[in-house]
Amino acid sequence: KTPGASIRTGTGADDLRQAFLDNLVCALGRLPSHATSHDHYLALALTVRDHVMERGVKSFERGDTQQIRRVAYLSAEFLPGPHLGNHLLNLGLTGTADKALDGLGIDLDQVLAQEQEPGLGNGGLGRLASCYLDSLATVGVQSVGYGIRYEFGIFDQTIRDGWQVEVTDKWLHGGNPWEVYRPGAVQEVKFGGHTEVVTDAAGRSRVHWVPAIVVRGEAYDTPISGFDSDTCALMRLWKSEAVESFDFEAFNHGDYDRAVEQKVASENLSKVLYPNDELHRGKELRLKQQYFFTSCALQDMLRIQSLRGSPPDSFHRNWAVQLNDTHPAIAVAELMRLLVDVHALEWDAAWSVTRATLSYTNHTLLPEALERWPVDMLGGLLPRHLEIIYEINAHFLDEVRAAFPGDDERLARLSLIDESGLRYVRMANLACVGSQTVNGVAELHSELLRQTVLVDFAALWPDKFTNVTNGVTPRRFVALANPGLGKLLTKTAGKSWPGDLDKLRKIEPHTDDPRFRSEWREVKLSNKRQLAALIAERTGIEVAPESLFDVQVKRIHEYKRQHLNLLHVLTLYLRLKRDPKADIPARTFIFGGKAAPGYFLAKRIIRLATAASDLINNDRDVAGRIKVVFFPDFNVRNAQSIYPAADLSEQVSLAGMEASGTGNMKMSLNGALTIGTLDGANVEIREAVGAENFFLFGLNAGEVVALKRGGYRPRDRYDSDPLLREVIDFIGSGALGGDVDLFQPLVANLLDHDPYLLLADYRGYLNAQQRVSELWMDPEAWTRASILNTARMGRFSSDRSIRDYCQRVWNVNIKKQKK
Ligand code: 26V
Repeated sequence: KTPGASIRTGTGADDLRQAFLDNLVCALGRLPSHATSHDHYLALALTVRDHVMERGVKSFERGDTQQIRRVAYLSAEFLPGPHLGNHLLNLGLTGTADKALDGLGIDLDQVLAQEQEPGLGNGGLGRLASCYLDSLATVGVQSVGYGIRYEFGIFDQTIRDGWQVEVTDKWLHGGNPWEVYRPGAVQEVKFGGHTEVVTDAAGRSRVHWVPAIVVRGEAYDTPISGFDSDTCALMRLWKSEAVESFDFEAFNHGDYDRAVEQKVASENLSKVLYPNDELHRGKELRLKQQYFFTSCALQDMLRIQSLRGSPPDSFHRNWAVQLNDTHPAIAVAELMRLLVDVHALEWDAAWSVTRATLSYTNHTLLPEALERWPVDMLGGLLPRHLEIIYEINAHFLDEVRAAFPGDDERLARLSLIDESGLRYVRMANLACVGSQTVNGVAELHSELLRQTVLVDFAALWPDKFTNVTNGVTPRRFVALANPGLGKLLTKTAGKSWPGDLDKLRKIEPHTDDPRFRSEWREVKLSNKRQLAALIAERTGIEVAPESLFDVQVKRIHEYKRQHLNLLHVLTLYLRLKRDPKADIPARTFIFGGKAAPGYFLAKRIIRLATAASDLINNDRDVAGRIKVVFFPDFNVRNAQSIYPAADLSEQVSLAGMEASGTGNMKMSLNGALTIGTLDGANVEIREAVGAENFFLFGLNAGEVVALKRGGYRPRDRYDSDPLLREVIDFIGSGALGGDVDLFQPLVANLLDHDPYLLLADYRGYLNAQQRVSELWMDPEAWTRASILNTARMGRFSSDRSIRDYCQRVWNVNIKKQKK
């Protein structure tokens, strides 16, 4: 035990209570008699942080003395969710904390509810980064997650008159007890200006970058604990500040505006997260953000390794750097700049180091989502990097010419510069060229990457490509979110499952035990009751916990096809109106998700969901049969209440569009059955849980391509299918939401374009939903399938993903081997 650490990090309830009270008084300056729930939260967070910090310090010390290769996960987004409950779980302190607070008459749940979650990401990509930090710590790999400390994260969503209204996220307003400011880790980042060739002391020609602006990067560290592990991950986020707070000359001349201009511009860099899933193309501030955090991260890594006494040409032995999508892809040029210009390595040596260090994960096939920056913009902001990119490109294209002589078209496709019109730097190409390994996030996605967007790179370097299927942490998304299920799993499969998810297989033999089944149903029903209460609180809608909870929660996007789900909802509604006695089991349709503020159709889809909700929930003819809920502000905290209550998981994206999906894993793991297409990780989930426990429908990726190539005409489907015609006409009729024009843009889009083939998949989807209803009416058979979903989802733990990365990509050792 660390000397002097006994009170602050003692693990008994009395120690914890004393440390809590000390923090309340000494750190927060609050009298226990006057403290609010929020004060209690801050005091408990500081107490728990001590425990995490102690482990973190020790594990980093170990990493340095043993010169262990660390993983740096570079990501513009992280979505950790509330920390406190998760740390308590990982440290095994939940019961102790409960007892400690109980002794003071304080309710732990009320304390946990005070935390503001850091919404520093949009959705799947950011949440994946956080699951990976959790797993890196859990399996015992030394790691740092580098990103941006946005002052304003993803907006909070409210619903007004059925429309999404965005509210600024003020996650830092109540104070953030988890982060520690690191004055010693400050970095400077340059922008603009020009380059010069200078001769250094050794008589060598070197390029010197003379910037127009310099910005300070300040490091804020948030420790991330692992489950039952003495390793900690670190999330190091960078905040931008002005190098000097004032332009004193301007200040002294009374020009106050100009005096603070620079300061404001510098601070603006890390102000706000772009709510992407929408085009941020050409937004210079976004490129500045990307370079800012990437440069801070790489400089920080060089600093840390020099503290180990390791020279710059050993960078790749100290660090494995993962690029989470192309957002940090400028790292390829920045690492070259640091090695060549700052640390005086020869070009070829630096290039070997760079390529041995970096790896790139692609997260989308959507062509409009592939990042490219206008050459002029990049050159204006990062003049030296543009030179470096040109030089990398020259070497690279020589290599291509040698492999494919005379193939100019291939050369144009592979080039780092798109010259087909206005000139762009292609960030995915830059990432591919500069990386050791390139991977997709599910088997199908990785396959399609090799066949489509990166086909020329795959032909050139087939061995560079691999797959690592995404995973999710069972700690947050089962043990923490679904304690009822957790208890049952522990009772049946032993207590090691959260750290060894394949153990869930052990519940399979109990599938046919009627007692086990009824306990299983009881857990689900209890979760549904809790969600029903939350729905009533947030929306005023009363839903029946016994009804089938049919859930689609994720960002709103046309390719994810929430509107296909709504076509089914409205088809059922019309059927019940026509045939009130129809044998349809009671269902509650639950939607949730944010739309990018500028995404017109996504916002209309939300409006369609709320209009359906208003109409259906208030129509006495269908009372007790179907209900529709749009759950506002889907975020990590709300997700933790929703996933455990899902009976049916809607994963209905058009095949070939969803890279992986991770909500699909979270729901299946919590015992939901999936209705889905052969897209992303759905394919692997279906293989794992068994085709008979999954409701498959729709075109596959190959059929989608063929149909589009053959000239798809959505209006023909409308003309030939009376049910489809009826439901589309209904949406366009003004019966929903009152206004005839309200949904015209959606209807016109479907009839004239239907880019995501809803009308082609409509019938298949209805049929699959019919099979859902039939199985639901046989509770024993449904429960059986539900149990098997959970039992067979072990391979979708993010621990498995991280082990795959360690083996296939990073070449680092895992401390904790599987027992
Ligand atoms: C970006 C954009 C920008 C332009 C408009 C359309 C659009 C659509 C999607 C995106 C997001 C791209 C990156 C991303 O978040 N991908 C998600 O990554 C998850 C983690 O790997 C994965 O589970 C999701 O399937 C994938 O969409």
